[in-house]
Amino acid sequence: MSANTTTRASTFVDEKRLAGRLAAMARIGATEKGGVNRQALSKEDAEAQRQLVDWGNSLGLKPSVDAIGNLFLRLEGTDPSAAPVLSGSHLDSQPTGGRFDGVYGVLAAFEAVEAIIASGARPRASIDIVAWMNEEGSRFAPGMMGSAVFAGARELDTVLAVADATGVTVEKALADVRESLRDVPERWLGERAAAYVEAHIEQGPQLEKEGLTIGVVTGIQGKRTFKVRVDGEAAHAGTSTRAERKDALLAAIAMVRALADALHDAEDIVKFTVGRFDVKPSAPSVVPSSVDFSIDLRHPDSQVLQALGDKVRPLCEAHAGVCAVQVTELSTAMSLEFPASLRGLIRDAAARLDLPHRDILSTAGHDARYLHPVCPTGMIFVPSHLGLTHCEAEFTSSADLAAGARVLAEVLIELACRQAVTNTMRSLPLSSQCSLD
Ligand code: HGY
Ligand code: MN
Ligand code: MN
Repeated sequence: MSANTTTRASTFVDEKRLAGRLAAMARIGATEKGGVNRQALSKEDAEAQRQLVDWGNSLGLKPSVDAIGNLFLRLEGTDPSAAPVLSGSHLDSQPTGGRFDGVYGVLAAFEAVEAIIASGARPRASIDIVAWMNEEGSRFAPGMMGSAVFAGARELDTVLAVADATGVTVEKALADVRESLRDVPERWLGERAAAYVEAHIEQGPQLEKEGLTIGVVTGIQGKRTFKVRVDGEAAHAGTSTRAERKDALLAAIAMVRALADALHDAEDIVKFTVGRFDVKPSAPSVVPSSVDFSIDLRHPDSQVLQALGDKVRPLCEAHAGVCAVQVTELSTAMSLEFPASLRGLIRDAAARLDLPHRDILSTAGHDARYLHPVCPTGMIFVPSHLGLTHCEAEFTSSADLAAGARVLAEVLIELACRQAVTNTMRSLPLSSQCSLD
């Protein structure tokens, strides 16, 4: 086939097929209001991984799992010595999550690979579809465990030892999931990657507001997460006097109020969230003996994030009163900017496909954060209806989902056909590197 007859892989992306797979995945862990509850390493997560492997087997993709539970499906390239190009996201969800957060990126990568196969192109480098373990961090905190361990940013053993609220460790839950994937071989942890591209819903209202289809993600805002433990003393609600009490709840509330006041900004850019607030023993006639609460703090300016995050511990300690308080920082991730090379590839692909697009900062976190230091990394956004997400009303049209997969197919085939992928690579003509059947 000569260069000008190269049929672009993106023309083989099938909107109905992608929508069908997303619907099938949405049935796994489906909630009554149309969302999903598919928390990390749950039986629903295992079922979703099984489904992905089965789809991969029917396409001849080679599955593998690494020691932290990241799942890979490989389209072999013609040059086995070349580092693979990775694309994917996560299958796990929030407890009342939406049908698109994460799983769209995994299935868009699957659809893009299926389209690349159908186009007859045979990429030089292998393409690995990946489902990262525990991106959301709702059952096991912090999130992004799989991508962080893959990238060497977190220690495998430390993460394996993390337990959920019932005391089940990642290690134990992972072993149970592995049981349902016994036919899937293990692979090296942190194998090389030539580049990583993640498609994801925007989880904000901007693209829809401006009538755009594609977001060329410029970077990810910084995020610091903490867990706070307040210890008081259980006492009788009727007999203990205020003077005697060590009321963990009142102390925790004072801390949260002080943090909210100190972190308040008139521009509404600071994102301060206490999403988890566990009171014990949580009995109406017992003065609370302890409170565990979470803090999720984000800002696009790393210096501001550093300064604001450094206030957390002193403020909690200053409002502990007669109670004890322990503040633990779980994750510290400064703002990052994706390389111009990947942003250029994504922007050019959207333009080639005549898709209205713009640069956009991600205010949500993604696994791409951990791939960014490892290899040239980029992200493609598609619109979220009204910006709704981390809720069951999350929605993106199948046309927009397919458009994102088309851009992804174009970018993946470009990356997989190059001699080398760098942060500052030049664009090479597609057919100069790819062999076509
Ligand atoms: O929290 C986040 O930003 C991601 O959606 N887990
Ligand atoms: Mn996500
Ligand atoms: Mn999410």
